Amino acid sequence: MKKLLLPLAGILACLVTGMAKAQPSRPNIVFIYTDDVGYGDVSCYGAVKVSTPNIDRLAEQGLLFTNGHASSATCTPSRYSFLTGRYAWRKKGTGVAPGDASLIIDTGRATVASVLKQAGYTTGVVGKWHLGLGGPDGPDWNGEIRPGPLELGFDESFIIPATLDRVPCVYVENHRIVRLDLQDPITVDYQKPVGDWPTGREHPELLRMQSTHGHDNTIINGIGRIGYMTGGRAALWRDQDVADTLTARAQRFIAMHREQPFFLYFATNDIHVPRDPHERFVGKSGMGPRGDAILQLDWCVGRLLHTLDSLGLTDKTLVIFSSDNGPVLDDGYRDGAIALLSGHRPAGPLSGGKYSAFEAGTRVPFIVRWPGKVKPGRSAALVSQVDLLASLAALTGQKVPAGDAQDSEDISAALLGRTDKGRESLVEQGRAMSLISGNWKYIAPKKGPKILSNVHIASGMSERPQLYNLETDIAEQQNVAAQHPGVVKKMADELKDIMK
Ligand code: NG6
Ligand code: CA
Repeated sequence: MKKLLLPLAGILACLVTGMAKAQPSRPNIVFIYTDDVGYGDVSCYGAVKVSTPNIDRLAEQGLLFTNGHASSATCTPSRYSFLTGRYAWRKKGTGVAPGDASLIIDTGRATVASVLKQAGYTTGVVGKWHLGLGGPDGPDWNGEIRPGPLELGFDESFIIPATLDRVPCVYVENHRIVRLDLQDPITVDYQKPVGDWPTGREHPELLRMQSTHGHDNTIINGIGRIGYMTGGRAALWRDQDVADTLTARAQRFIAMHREQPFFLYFATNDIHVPRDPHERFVGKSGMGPRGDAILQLDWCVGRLLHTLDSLGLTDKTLVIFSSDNGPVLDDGYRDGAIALLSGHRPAGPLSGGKYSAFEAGTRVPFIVRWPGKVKPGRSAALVSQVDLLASLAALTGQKVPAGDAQDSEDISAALLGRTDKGRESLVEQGRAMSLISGNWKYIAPKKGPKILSNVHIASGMSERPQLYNLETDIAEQQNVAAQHPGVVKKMADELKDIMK
């Protein structure tokens, strides 16, 4: 009798809690944030010339969003928005950050990490940072580099300070450069040459990868960078090993914290320039370094999924996969990305790309997997990375501190596939500002070139207002502003109102 009663009591208890408000849960959370990966760059989003089985596995076991967005068409503002739940254009100085920028997030501000830490999570960031480091004078490279991730709610950090194409080419772990020999201190300057290391401008014959635009300052590992540096020889990374190093760090973080809920922000270097993947991927895609970098990225994702599987964490872990902005082929290095494209469409059916106001700038792959909790499938809900703060706060039963994360909406129901309804509207930051509302996309008038000539990308800028029906014209080919002056006026007013 007792044996029967016990399960019955359990069932009753479940029913009672089920009737009460949804209980907060505390799955592990892994956010895989890729760099410059386009809407059409992975096979689960329709790529056929390149295959990404591990990312596809996430999509098969999870929910694939067809209308998922980064906040901006470049890295720094997208990352700012994701971490703070606030549109980056609200703050000056949140454009693409130089490698010696000061930390651009105010340390008093709530971040995804601080909110999850408050929920009892161990929080870690591994990978590309690109949000500045240090106080008003910038980072103290040879000393304590703070404030940075640890002052924003992360318990642990292992980062590339800016991007692979910006100096210094070293890792920063917590407050210090990894393997820095103080007998060989680092000097970094973004205005003038420092030391006597060769530059790409003066010594192009030393380059392994020629520059098409920019990237002609200090040469590190045969690649011209943005910015000048000297010193820190023992700390320099080897570009071909960066993905392996970051992945190993991410795996170690997961393994070390497997007993408690953890949040891992894994920001890959792929597929940003310079694309210089490990030798084992070279030539494997048939599309040159850009395609090979996609294969390397997929491998990184596979390693993380394998780690979760082998530690028995898969069902207890919410994995979110996305990209910080849309695709670009020539982003400053001659690496064959255009010549070897072989019909691959990095943006899928969308127009524009990185930097652009057209959809390819900010509409990116966006996948959520949580086995047993999120029903696999596809969702057309409008979702943005800016919403992760409020949504993860809601999921874990946390309040967003008053005054913080003002643009972040709790769309956890959409992210978990319980509804098809996401945001009503969303601001997109490309070369011009846009607003999506339902099926309409409005691009505010902005003077400037139609084509960004260096990168060969349609900017989306026009001196006239633009209105597109995304349901019938996802490629933004027919500007229907003249036929719908009322919609244009309403959306222009709404955009102005949000941006006030
Ligand atoms: C641009 C760089 C580009 C890339 C980008 C930032 C030049 C000519 N171009 O200024 O190569 O680094 O900044 O990319 O220097 S992002 O994904 O980090 O936003
Ligand atoms: Ca990027």
